[in-house]
Amino acid sequence: MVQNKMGFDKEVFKKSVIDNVKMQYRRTIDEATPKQVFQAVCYAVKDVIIDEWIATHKAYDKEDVKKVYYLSMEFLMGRALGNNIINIMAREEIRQVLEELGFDLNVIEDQEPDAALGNGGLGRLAACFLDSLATLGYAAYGCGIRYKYGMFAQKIENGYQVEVPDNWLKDGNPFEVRRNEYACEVKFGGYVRVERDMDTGRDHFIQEGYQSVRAVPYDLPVVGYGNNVVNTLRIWDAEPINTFNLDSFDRGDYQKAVEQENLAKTIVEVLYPNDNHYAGKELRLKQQYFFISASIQTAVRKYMDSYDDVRKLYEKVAFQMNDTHPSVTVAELMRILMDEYQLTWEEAWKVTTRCCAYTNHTIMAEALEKWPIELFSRLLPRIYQIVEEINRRFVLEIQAKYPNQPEKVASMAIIYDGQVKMAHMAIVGSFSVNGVARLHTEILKQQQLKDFYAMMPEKFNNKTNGITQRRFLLHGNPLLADWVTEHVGNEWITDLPHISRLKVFADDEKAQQEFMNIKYRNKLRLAKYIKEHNGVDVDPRSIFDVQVKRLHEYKRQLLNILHVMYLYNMIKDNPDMEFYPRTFIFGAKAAAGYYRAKLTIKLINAVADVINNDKSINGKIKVVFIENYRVSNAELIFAAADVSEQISTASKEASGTGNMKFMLNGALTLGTMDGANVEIVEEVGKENAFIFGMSSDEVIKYETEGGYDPMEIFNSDQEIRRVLMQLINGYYAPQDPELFREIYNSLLNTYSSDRADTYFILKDFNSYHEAQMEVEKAYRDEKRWARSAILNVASSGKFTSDRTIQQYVDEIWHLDKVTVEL
Ligand code: RUG
Repeated sequence: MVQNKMGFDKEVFKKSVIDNVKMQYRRTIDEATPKQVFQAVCYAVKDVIIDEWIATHKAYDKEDVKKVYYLSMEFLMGRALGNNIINIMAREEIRQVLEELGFDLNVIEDQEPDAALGNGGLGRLAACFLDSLATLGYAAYGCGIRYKYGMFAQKIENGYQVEVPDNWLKDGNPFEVRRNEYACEVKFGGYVRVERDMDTGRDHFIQEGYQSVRAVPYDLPVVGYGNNVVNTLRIWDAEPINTFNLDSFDRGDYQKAVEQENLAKTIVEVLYPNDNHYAGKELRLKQQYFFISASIQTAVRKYMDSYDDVRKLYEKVAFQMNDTHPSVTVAELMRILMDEYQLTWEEAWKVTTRCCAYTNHTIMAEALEKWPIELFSRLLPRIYQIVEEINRRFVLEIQAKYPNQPEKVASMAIIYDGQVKMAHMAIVGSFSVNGVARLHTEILKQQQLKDFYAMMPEKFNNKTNGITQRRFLLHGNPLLADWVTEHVGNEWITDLPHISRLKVFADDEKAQQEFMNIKYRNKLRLAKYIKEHNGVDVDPRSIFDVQVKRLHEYKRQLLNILHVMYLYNMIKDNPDMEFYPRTFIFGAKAAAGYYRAKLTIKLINAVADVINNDKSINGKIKVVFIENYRVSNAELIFAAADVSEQISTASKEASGTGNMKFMLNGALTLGTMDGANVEIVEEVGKENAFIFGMSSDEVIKYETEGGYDPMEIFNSDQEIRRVLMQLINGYYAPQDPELFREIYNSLLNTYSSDRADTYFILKDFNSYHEAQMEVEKAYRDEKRWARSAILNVASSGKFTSDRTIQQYVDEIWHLDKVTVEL
């Protein structure tokens, strides 16, 4: 279905694959392993891309366009090959070439490890944004870290998560290009010496006694869809400044040489596997400053290659900070402008606050980054001086605006209580502060950041997240993608709102049957994957009820599994009751140090063990925990889902983006009025989703005023009590009845957490159960279900990241569109 790429020559491509196998592996194509063919195909594709990559950058220079630097600790790219060949519009040709050579393209794509340089939604959002920026033709760089080990691979052993290092670079990365010419130095520690220039009276700040590393960029191509545009994801590696040598030993610098070598080794070693949670580790701050300093230095230098006045940097450059992780940008840019380009404070501040913009992704208190002054100032002495001065001036502003209100200083100062508050620095140093869904932005304005909003309302804006339909429909679900194109044409690939033309088919019985048939075939595909990877047989005719996302208490996988236990009790008590078979599918990684999350994984697997092996229920319920949930298997999972579980405690999920991927693939949302669910329901209509639970206002009211006691529910609801007792009576852990005590306590006992049932699982339980019963009722009516599913696909237009990016461009970055001719 993908259109032909003009000028793509199959024979040239075939020769290139054969030659690459020969050159790389000294083998003929018929001797090559699939892995070797994978590498050879990547090099052949790179050959096609490279001219477009060069042409794109020439066009940017020629047209003198403004660039955005998307600064992010995380880019969860997934696999590149399949995406690249779709975007150069040569998938069908390459499939044929490989077939002629005796290989299956799907098998070849499966050889590629996921580039998992991210934890979850935040990193995947960055990857979707890059896809959209290139497809829309905007000059953009993604800037990040070339972690040696990405997100760990998850193994399930005896029901427990075991983390396995993700050595994704062990066979090399065929698409990357090392750019030695852009290497630069990043300094840590030491002290700052001030030198006064007697002629000008200006102070010079000189960092001495520091350790430093050499930052070396690797560029990855980001291919736009069918438009010859290839942008760059630049990820930084660290190397010792001078390789360890005897010279320094002779000079007595042995210790320092070893330390510098170790610093370089450790700094990019591994991605911190925490999602929505701040770990406070020194190495993490080093990682942040490392990639920010390298990225900002290079961006300013590149600008100065073409222009002579750094005071106008903001006309050509925007820095978007993806959460607070890169927010040291504000101080680093000030440092470069003042210390390297001799701008005054006022001049530098004007430039900085016109270049920097900040996206907030969470209201979770535990995700807020705060660094102890001791650590921050020791590691980044010059940067700390600058932060102190930014803070001093900002506090004066607060006091001028709110005289005699010290509580305003307490709530907004950047340095307070011995800590440097990164979100505050990001807000003060930026011209734009955005949330990621309408509800989230409102909560920021009215609650979390209300003092900032009152003081600088013009900065605040919303940019509801989006996802790329090119990966999550065109690549992930080819059957449905073809069907959509047959019905409404292929404009949706680059203009998703066109998909709304499907609405007229929602009541068409033939279309309904075709749709359900495609869903069935995708369920067969997933069932096969589950059989191969989990050894569990699932019935593709059952309802596929799916919750895949990071494991976090606020996302409430626990509500889902407790409800499965509840249903199982119901079926055991009433073996003849009507019950539509259901397969509950979970996929989730837990941060390595997050005990309760890991115990929840064990609980899901323990419940799965009991239920899946109970012949007496005739397979009415199956529970599957898909090991190692990641971008590549996510594509299969979304395509096969009937029900999309988006059940976070209202107010806690800033947006969610999995919810959008499910919708695009025709799954119906079972969710709370949280994050972007609100906007999804608005688009598709309440009657085509299953909404339950407390509103965010109700949740916030209980949180601030109290008045919720889960024990009342425990005491009054016999069936909920029974489920909770099964956590501590050995029902799911006969060898160790105490195993799930911690989970039980978290729901009922105040002493084990801040407040018992922090995330209102019991409070929302009955409402969730009712919604689940509605799901069953709706599914029994196949026409009704098909209609709703088609309407979900048809209503997903708003949730393309192309729309999100266009709004960032129009309202924040103000970039010009570029066309690239070859
Ligand atoms: O938890 C949020 C998601 O709700 C959101 O969809 C995603 C992208 O905006 O970002 C997630 N997030 C937030 N991940 N980490 C954080 C806080 O650092």
